[in-house]
Amino acid sequence: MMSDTVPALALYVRPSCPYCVRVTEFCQQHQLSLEQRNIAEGSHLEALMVGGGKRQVPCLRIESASGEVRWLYESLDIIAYLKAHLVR
Ligand SMILES: N[C@@H](CCC(=O)N[C@@H](CS)C(=O)NCC(=O)O)C(=O)O
Repeated sequence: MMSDTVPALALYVRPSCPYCVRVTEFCQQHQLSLEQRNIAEGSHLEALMVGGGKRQVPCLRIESASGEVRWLYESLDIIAYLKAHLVR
């Protein structure tokens, strides 16, 4: 059940990146719908560089209900986060 206390998540990706595919396949397997932001489009790359500090994808942007933002790199760390927080 989603609520205001659940962090807002967005996954920064490049569709051709195998590490991004690893995360998106995990989401599909567990019926998680995560907003994806392709860094080849719009200002997503700039947001990633400014916010996260590097251009590497995948990167999960986690915005808490209080507005605090965390940028989580590394596909396996992202999957571990999703497992811990979203997979039931
Ligand atoms: N160990 C990382 C590897 C991620 C990675 O190498 N991503 C590549 C794309 S496939 C990338 O963003 N390279 C550009 C960079 O690191 O600046 C993971 O598992 O997420």
